[in-house]
Amino acid sequence: TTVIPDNTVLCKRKPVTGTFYQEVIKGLSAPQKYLDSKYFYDAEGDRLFQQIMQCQEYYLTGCEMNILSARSAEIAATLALQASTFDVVELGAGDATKSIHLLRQLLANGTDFTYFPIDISANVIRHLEQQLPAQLPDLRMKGLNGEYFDMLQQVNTYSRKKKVVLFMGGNIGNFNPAAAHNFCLELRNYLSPGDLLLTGFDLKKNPQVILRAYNDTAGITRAFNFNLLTRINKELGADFDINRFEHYPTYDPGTGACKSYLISLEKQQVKIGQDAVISFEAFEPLYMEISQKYALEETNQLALETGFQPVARFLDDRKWFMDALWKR
Ligand code: AVI
Repeated sequence: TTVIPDNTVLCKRKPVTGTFYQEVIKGLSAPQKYLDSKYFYDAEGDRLFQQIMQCQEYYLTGCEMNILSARSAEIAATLALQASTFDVVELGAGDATKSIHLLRQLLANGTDFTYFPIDISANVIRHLEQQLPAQLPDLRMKGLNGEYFDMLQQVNTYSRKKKVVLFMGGNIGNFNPAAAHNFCLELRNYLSPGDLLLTGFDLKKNPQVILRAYNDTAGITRAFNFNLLTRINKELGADFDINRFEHYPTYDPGTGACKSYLISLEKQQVKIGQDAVISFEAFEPLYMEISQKYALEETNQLALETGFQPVARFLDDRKWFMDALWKR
């Protein structure tokens, strides 16, 4: 900080660097501008996502809750048939409100297992370690805070048993099909033969229902998208004016790609930190997120081409969402 003669205080901002900065600049400099949706989840993004999950139009959470609350006995029985003993690992455990049904059922069945929730957020793991024992006193658990694959490897230092990996919430949909393929291939490398994966897929359905889920009337999903621009302003010293962009979700019923864009409403320049200036043309799209929807057959194909065997599928009453059980 420098004080100049008229007593104005100038804050010399440290140049912003780091992975977040580099990935933002890379995305905004690409011929088709994009931002990585993994950056949606700062504290405000987490809060907005909680609100999205409560939204009447956002059916995904209710569907998967329906599967877990109504069919945990069936899921637990299927797991027991597939593996005589196992531990449960959850990728992106969040608040475990869905998986708790399965954990409770496994305990009721007398299954001898340890639960390893993995999350990138230290807060989430701390919260789970405080809250879960009160709800499930008999649960043995060990929370792991970090990247999925690093933490999956760490599980091996605690457990020699087969793994049942939970990857719920339709998170696989936030990869485009090629990236989902690569994710499954890489995940397979961290698993051993006989390990199981229970993963959520949002299924193709009436396109209007899908589009409404990403364009709720209360504008929460809109705010969720804009929050990433606000985050870039705060953390990287940028000057995005969100009033000069419009939220534009799309759904292609042929490919199942539900994509969200922010459209620049005018020709404009945005400064990122001290050194970067990004030019937008009028109506130029900024691609924010994909939420890929699948046909049942496409999920089987994904399993088979990445070295998994589809073993069972659990759908909600409306058949809008599926938790698929695959075996490595
Ligand atoms: C986290 N993920 C599964 C959500 C989805 O449906 O793609 C994220 C989300 N984006 C907008 N609404 C919800």
